[in-house]
Amino acid sequence: MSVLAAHPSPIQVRGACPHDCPDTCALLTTVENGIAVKVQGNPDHAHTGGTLCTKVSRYPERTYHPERILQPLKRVGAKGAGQFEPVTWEHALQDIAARLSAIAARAPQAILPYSYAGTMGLVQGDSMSARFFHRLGASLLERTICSTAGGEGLTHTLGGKVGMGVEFFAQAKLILIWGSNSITSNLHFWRYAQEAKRQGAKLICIDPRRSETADKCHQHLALLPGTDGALALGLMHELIRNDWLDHDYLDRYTLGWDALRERALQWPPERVAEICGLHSEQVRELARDYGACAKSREPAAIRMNYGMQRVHGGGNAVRLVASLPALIGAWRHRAGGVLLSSSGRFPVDRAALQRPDLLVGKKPRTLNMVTIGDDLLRPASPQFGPAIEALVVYNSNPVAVAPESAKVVQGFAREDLFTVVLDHFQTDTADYADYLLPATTQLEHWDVHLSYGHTDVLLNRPAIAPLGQCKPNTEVFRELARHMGFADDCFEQDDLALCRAAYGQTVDFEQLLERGFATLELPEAPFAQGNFPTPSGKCEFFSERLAAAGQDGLPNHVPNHETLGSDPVYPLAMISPPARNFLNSSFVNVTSLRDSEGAPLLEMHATDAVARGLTDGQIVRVFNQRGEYRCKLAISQRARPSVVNGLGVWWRKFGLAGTNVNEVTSQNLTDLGHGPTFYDCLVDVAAL
Ligand SMILES: Nc1nc2c(c(=O)[nH]1)N[C@H]1C(S)=C(S)[C@@H](COP(=O)(O)OP(=O)(O)OC[C@H]3O[C@@H](n4cnc5c(=O)[nH]c(N)nc54)[C@H](O)[C@@H]3O)O[C@H]1N2
Ligand SMILES: Nc1nc2c(c(=O)[nH]1)N[C@H]1C(S)=C(S)[C@@H](COP(=O)(O)OP(=O)(O)OC[C@H]3O[C@@H](n4cnc5c(=O)[nH]c(N)nc54)[C@H](O)[C@@H]3O)O[C@H]1N2
Ligand SMILES: [Mo]
Repeated sequence: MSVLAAHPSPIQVRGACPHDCPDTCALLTTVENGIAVKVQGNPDHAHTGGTLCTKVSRYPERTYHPERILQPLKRVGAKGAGQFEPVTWEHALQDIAARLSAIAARAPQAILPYSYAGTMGLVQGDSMSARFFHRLGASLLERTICSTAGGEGLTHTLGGKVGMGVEFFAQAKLILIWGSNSITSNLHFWRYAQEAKRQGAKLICIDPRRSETADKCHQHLALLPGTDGALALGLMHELIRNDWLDHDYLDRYTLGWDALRERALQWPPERVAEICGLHSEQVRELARDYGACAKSREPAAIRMNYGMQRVHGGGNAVRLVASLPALIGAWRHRAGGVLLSSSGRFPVDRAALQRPDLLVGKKPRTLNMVTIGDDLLRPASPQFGPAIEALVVYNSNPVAVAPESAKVVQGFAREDLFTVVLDHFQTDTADYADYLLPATTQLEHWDVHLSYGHTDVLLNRPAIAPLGQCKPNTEVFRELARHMGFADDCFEQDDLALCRAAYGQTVDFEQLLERGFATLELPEAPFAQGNFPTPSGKCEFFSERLAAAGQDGLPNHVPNHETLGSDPVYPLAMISPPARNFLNSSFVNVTSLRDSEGAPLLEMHATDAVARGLTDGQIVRVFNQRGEYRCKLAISQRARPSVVNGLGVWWRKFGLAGTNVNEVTSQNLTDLGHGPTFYDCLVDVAAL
């Protein structure tokens, strides 16, 4: 690996941004004397277009941060106090292996790996780690914290996480940006939307919050959180009443139209407006715009994002919105249709990476990462199985990001819980570790990537040598396997071999090594003639699979668990979308970015503030039956009446009074996919 040698003159190394974001940018890292001095977007990669977001252009600041964990640490203070002493890798690995072996001898399922998308890399994400936990017979983790409601919704409608090619949004005549703050969380899509706008397209944003993106669209529909399903049904109602439909497309390429038609006819704009907190004329106007594309055969495109599915009915809402293009035949055009995620297009060989065959003969339970708070507090029982005795956390910061923090914290604070955390920093979760192990960043390891916002495979080469004693996640699990006496060959495979295995023969790896990215060959208008990857090959308004599972086969509006107006004690609906300069809880500790955000903010409409005697800039408490957190009030047009926006996700220790927004969110799950309902949450707000 000659790139790692200290070159006297600057070199540029091709890589990929590892963060959980639809854009998956191609990076160019400038290295001088073995130091990464600059990270920029690779201009050769069309979707990146040479530009990065503010956060990732600060990647060197994050990598060389004075608080990077550079050696293994062992707890010395009380649980959660965050006091550690340095130990050698050998000491840490031996002790961890001994502790895990002792538990595994009695009850392997008492061990739980907990990980998410701190890195989206297929290798450092979950390859060696999955092999390790499969071999051990540990509990399986249902990775639900973000997108499973929408993912299931797409799967039961379009057949998978598939949709329009993102580049074709530039040619659309109408773009609905639905539950997405693209400027914040999908910047490179926004470039295509801007191009369309310059060519005369109309942009409409559907979001309870007047986001930065809503500011730049022609129209903004500030519906109440969790009412998107009703809005989609109202839109269908108007398309049907006015016959703005593509009957030929409906006849040939859809399943269940008669039943959906009948259901949609029960949703006149007045009923919809009442539920959504909109005017009926707004519903009609949206339908006129969408219907106009049916008549003129001009392309109408929808960019959904996961913001709209973090509510009880998120899965059904995604099913309804994903159904819309088929009504008007939008799929006939490459610039028409819908995109929520493109990740289903990638032919990843997960079995080769994760080796589920190592599970043969074992039947471990599956625990949902959303309910980690409750699960850590559950005693052994016949239904639950053994209590959780050990947690191994990597690529995630659950103490900050999981809902109902009071319970999560109480669980992590258990004296009898053995916790290992692999991370770059001493996060809120790391504070509770018995061992904190130093992980490499994307500049220091190999990886290979898919994307959920475009369809290019990316490769990441290490640009610099690991800092201090940091190790890639893969290497930690390789060495743990060795210390546990796991003799299987699969624990010997190195990272470059894992990168090769991820796509097998489906991607030309030599070309990937050379160029850094490779574009999948896909049809430009994938569903122009049906060909949906569903069981019927059609767009499934009606899903046999859901019906067989005892669910409504047809999508419907499913109200929130915590519907506005249902509880006089908590009269405000709270959503907690991302703050622009953070990525979930990553980057909160990068000083320049935290300074840009200032303090944890709660945006509130003036009428709600006046009613409570609150003033702009004052510190408030946001509370409900689950807990309370502190933040700074911003009286703002970004909030609609009755809905407050608590921007996330701060590290608790950088927040006010050691709290963050997840003190008040619930562990309730979505209708499909067992996902979280972060944006389905009633609260009230008061002065301190
Ligand atoms: N800068 C930045 N970029 C990010 C992230 C980040 O934290 N920061 N997060 C990354 C991650 S993990 C993901 S999953 C992706 C997508 O990230 P998401 O978290 O889905 O973020 P957005 O696409 O911004 O969508 C959130 C938008 O949905 C709106 N919203 C909330 N509730 C509703 C609702 O009920 N209906 C509708 N229509 N809208 C609603 C919010 O007000 C917000 O503007 O982005 C990634 N990119
Ligand atoms: N209230 C509220 N809560 C939310 C959300 C919200 O909108 N509102 N968003 C939710 C969503 S969409 C998501 S996806 C989750 C995200 O939750 P997480 O997946 O936990 O994401 P992060 O908070 O970014 O934490 C990722 C951690 O992984 C570490 N990491 C990065 N790369 C590596 C590596 O190579 N090795 C190791 N060992 N560690 C690494 C980072 O340093 C960081 O501490 O949060 C959810 N929580
Ligand atoms: Mo996410």
